[in-house]
Amino acid sequence: MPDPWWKASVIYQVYPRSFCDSNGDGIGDLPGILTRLDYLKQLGVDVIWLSPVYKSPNVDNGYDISDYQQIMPEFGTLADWEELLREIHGRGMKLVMDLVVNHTSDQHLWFQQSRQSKDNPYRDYYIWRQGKDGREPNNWAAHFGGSAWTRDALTGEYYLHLFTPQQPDLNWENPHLRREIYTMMRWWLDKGIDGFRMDVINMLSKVEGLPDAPILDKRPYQYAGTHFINGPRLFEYLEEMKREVLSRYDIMTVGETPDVHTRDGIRFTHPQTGVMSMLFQFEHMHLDAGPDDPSARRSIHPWRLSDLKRVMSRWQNDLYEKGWNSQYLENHDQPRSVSRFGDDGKYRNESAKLLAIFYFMLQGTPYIYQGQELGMTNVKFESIDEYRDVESLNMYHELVEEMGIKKQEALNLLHAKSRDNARTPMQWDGSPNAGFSTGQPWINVNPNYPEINVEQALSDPDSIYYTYQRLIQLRKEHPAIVHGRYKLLLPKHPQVYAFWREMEEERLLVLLNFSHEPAEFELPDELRSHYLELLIGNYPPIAEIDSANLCLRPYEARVISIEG
Ligand code: TEU
Ligand code: CA
Repeated sequence: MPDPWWKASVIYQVYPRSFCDSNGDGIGDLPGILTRLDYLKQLGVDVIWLSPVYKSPNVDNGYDISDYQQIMPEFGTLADWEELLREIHGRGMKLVMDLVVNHTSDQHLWFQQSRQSKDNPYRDYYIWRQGKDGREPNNWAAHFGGSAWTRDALTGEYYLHLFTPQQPDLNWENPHLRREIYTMMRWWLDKGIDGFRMDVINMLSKVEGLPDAPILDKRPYQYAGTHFINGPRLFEYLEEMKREVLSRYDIMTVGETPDVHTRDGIRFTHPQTGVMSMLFQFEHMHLDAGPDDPSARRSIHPWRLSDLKRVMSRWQNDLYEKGWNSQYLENHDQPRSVSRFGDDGKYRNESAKLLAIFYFMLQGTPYIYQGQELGMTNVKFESIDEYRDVESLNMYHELVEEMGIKKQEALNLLHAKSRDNARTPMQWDGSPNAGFSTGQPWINVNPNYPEINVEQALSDPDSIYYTYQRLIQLRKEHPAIVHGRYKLLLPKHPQVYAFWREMEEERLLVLLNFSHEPAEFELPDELRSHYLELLIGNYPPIAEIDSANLCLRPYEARVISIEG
């Protein structure tokens, strides 16, 4: 069987609201994306993943869909979308759309019908329960604060929403609902899209009876992930989705699957029996968070390189020839990786390149989040009034108003972890609003845009952008990067993350100094007796490797090819 196309692909995530505004209303849109396709083609990406562009009241910026088959008016029209797809395909790239089917918006026709009466034909498209002793049916917390239940006055019953009250969960136990979703999926696939990113796809099945979650602390509502993550009928639903829809098209799917282990990764992505091409696991996104922080955005803990080595090595080794990884460090839900795992000050250039080399050299399909190729950083908004994300606003309110945390302390948490860090406008050039819009952007631009922007990056041969462009080329030139076996070196070294990628006679050695100090280590024997070629690095190359020890400069990265 030939390898599926998506193993060797590089995928670029566009968050439409913040990518490029074509009509000066301060909101990114589809015609704006159209004007930037040549930029993406020049970078060398193969696939564009478009975050939701469907009709939505934007309580959660498009992840609350009120009509799956209409385009959000502020983003443009279906004709604009059709033109975008044509132009993407015309450039030899592919388009993956965001599939958000764990929940809809409360403005969706289905929910507006469902809430009318207990015997409405759409009642069971959602999850309604009687209250208990005048309270919610159970103690589940919602991801963005408060209870996961809201009482609806029309019938006096509660409906489940794992996210905001405006995002009621769909009832996947209902076969009519499932069939409607499959029809909608085929409608988009028949338009020629090349796959789906599947939002919280492992939350579709909730445990029978919806029992209370274990009480972990004194908060009134408890995170109930054990009761809705990888639930009892999940695999049945996904196998049905594969049978009814996915298996009938030459497409890719990537499941967003919080709280999964590698055994789930194998089950979900196995080449024969799997139900998706690949998945987003979250273990590395939790290395800098406390234990009871499901989103990893409510706490700040120093992360350890030993943990990163342990987690990434397990995903590399366990899925080798049994499944397929995605590789990512950022997306619209995560802070900027150079601020989080690198150094967004003195060593921004070197550490952003090190991070790029790190995850591009792992086995798995790499994802670049818009602006990551520039080394865009977190933003330190000075007031909560500049924040836009419902999660940020709810969290700040809960911390300050309900828990009495100091405002600056709550802001510091948002500076480090908020999703707004990823949602400030794409920085195109040094003109007002970074060239994103001629109007007032819906969210302020990061003040460092005069220094960090596409125009500057393209004009600077030493920019982070060209490291990404070169890495994308290397993946096409060296099969060992896509298919080679991973092997960790120096497991105990406190600064250096080193690993092999080997396939037949090609052996690549990746050396990464994840620290702001020089790092010295003893070279593996074979490095002294073979011809070595530096494939890519982030410092001016120095003399041949001749001593027994090698010293890497702060945040220095090297990929060395060992011939023969
Ligand atoms: O993200 C789910 C989400 O909130 C993740 O942060 C995850 O639940 C958490 O990190 C657990 O590790 C998806 C979308 O990407 C996000 O933008 C939406 O807000 C959310 O689902 C609801 O659709
Ligand atoms: Ca616009």
